[in-house]
Amino acid sequence: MDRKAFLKYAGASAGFWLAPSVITSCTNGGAYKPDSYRYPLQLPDILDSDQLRASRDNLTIAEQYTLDGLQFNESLPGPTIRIKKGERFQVQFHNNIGEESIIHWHGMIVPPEMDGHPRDVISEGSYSYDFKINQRAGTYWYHPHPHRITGPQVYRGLAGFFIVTDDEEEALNLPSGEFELPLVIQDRKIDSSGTIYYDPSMPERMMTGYLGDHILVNGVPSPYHEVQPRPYRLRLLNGSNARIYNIALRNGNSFTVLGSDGGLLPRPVETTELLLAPGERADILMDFSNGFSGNSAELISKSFSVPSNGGMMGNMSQMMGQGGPEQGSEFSLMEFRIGNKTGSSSPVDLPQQLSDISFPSQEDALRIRSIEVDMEMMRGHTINGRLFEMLRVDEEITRGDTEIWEFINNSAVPHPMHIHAVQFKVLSRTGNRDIIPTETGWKDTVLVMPGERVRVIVTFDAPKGLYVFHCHNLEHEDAGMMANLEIT
Ligand SMILES: [Cu+2]
Repeated sequence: MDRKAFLKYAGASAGFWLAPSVITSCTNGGAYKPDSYRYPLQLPDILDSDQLRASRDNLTIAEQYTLDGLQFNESLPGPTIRIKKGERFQVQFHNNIGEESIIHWHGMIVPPEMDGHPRDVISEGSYSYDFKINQRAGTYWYHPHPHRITGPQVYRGLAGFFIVTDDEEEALNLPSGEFELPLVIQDRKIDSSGTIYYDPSMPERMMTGYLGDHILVNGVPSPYHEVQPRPYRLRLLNGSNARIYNIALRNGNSFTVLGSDGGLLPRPVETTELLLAPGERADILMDFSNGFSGNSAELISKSFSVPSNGGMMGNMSQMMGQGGPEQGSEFSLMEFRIGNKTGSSSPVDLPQQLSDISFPSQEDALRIRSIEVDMEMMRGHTINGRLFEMLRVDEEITRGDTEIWEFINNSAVPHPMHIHAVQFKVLSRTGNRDIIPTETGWKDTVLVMPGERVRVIVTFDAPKGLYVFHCHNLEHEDAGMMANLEIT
């Protein structure tokens, strides 16, 4: 029996209860490495209208792959929104994809009716967004948020950058223009006929999420980009459904982390690798001026291990549900081809302090809220034992309160937990992993590995109303790993 047939069989009849002897017959694929970086990187256009039209289009990607795609304004990824703090954002979302959808502005703090709560879906026609940009500069993003079908809609192409600028950040004179590159990293499955397809098996839905075997950066398979020997600002977004990347350079060079989900860090942090889970962003400074041989800098996802939790279930989750390489496998992402010096290379003089931030302190917290995430047999991915219900209020919070939320992962798979309407600060994590560089700044999504307890501190200042929090593994979210929070 080949693996695909085996997985279909497993999903249809046996659920997850399979004899270990059967499971160990699955072998893991090796590290994914493209033959070469053949296609130039594309950069999405800046949105220059007040219309976002979602449509269904048959796409050909890199002249060889086909996709039954969904696009904003016939662009893959969608156009980049670029706006300054204090400005008003107005856009009309038109839904022409033939199924329910609604847009969520990930990381943005907006009124509940502007947030893209799944109850606000439209199946046709349009939805008006109108809100003031009232938060820090940062790399945010937008994507659909309909209940149960967010995974396929994002996978098929509906996602774009939402970049906010402000005076504090502009004063730093970070690389800009052609030296500032927004890069959305996504993995995809491609069949032997070249079709990019979305067809999660039962184990993929119930365990790992949908893990692809090919990498797209800004919609281009394993691209290359020609750069000058100087520092660049890379705005990385993990727009994958389920795959976590461990961002690194092939030659082991270090790079500097400048920002996170909610904008600049207090101080720059140098590192050689950086975990980036679905939904998370990292603003990094990469210097191509020295240390690279052959004028090539290869961006990779370095292999990493997922802590096992719960013995056989942990092992099963790693081995089942894969069509692509397992979570933690090494991947090649893209190549930077370093040209000769053209004109003056401008060094970036980073200050000791990037941003003046005061995080809430633990003494300010009025309570600790436990958010237990688990996978229950025959039920699915739960939050505090429950699956998502559209209007049930799961957590009620008084506006202005500061709380500690403790995410407890009792399951065997990683969960990147995202809270709408806030930015929070990670306080602590149990287990073998410490706080990582991006977690020294504001976050809206935090990776909780199997067995970990992660504490975050958060002040609920957003307008009163109903918002969601959920796992950003989109197969988990679609399976019900989402809950409502109401600010009252
Ligand atoms: Cu999850």
